[in-house]
Amino acid sequence: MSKQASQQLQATIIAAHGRHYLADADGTKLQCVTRGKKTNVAVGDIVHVTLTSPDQGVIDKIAERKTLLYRSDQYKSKLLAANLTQLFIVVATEPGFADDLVSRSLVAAEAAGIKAHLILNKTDVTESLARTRERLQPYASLGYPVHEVSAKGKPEETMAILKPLLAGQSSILIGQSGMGKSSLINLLVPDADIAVREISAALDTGKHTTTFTRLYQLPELGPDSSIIDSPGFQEFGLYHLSEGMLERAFVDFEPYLGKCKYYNCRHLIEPQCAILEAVAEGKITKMRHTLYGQLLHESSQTLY
Ligand SMILES: Nc1nc2c(ncn2[C@@H]2O[C@H](COP(=O)(O)OP(=O)(O)OP(=O)(O)O)[C@@H](O)[C@H]2O)c(=O)[nH]1
Ligand SMILES: [Mg+2]
Ligand SMILES: [Zn+2]
Repeated sequence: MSKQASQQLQATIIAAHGRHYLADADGTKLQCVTRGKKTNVAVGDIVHVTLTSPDQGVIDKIAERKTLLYRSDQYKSKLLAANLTQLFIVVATEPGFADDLVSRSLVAAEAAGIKAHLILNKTDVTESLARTRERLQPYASLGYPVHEVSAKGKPEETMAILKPLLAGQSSILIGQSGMGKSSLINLLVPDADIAVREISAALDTGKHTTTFTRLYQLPELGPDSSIIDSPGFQEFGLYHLSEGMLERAFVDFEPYLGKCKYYNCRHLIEPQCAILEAVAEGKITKMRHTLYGQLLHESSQTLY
């Protein structure tokens, strides 16, 4: 190989912090930046990097993405991860979780074409277990699998449940702060703590908590197995979803789509709307329809 050619590498983005990225090229960690002010790179992206030193480079090209998960507010969107095949929303018995965030995460997953699961962690906290199970029932009824684990109380059982689900998949753990995402990652990736400290040093965040999104390969689960840890969020804006994308992202709407009187029905106040009829009959819950209305409103508010 010529010297020129050896300076071009294909790598996977494994961490992102502002405009600074960490990429993995066959085990070699590269600190990377983008050209100009671009911040359109996501963890999980396959990129072409031009080396500027043995462990530094510039991202020249992002390979075509299979999927892209993102959030957005009125002003801009924020890429969460690329090339995911599935997403796990982590909730816990304690602290309590917000239904709004779970529901929005599910809509984001559907819109991105990513399979969604829920993980109920901290089942060792028995006082709030029954109530939390009850609160998750509506999601299970929609067809989303709910997996009960306890990273602290039953680490072995937790691994036995999660490992088969993760084999051969590109997964991400998302959820509110304190639900136990990093605790679950630490079970699956024994040296995750060390890796986080390395990255904190490399990206200069100076912190040891989850402040950036980080991808870990899971080679023992087979090739193409990886899992992403992400910082807890308190908001999940979906301003980027169009009306058409929204109605299709609600799995419970599916049997009724195309059955409204008006082909351009927005399912809000229109007469002979199949969705509104399903809500009235209790086939679609009010909570879901209310969220749909909110998201529709958000999608009309974007300024970009
Ligand atoms: N009782 C109990 N506590 C747990 C369990 N799993 C995690 N915790 C605790 O919950 C707290 C939060 O865990 P983390 O893994 O840091 O949560 P996280 O979701 O990564 O939080 P962020 O990084 O802030 O988003 C820690 O004090 C953990 O020790 C569990 O199964 N049972
Ligand atoms: Mg964390
Ligand atoms: Zn309708």
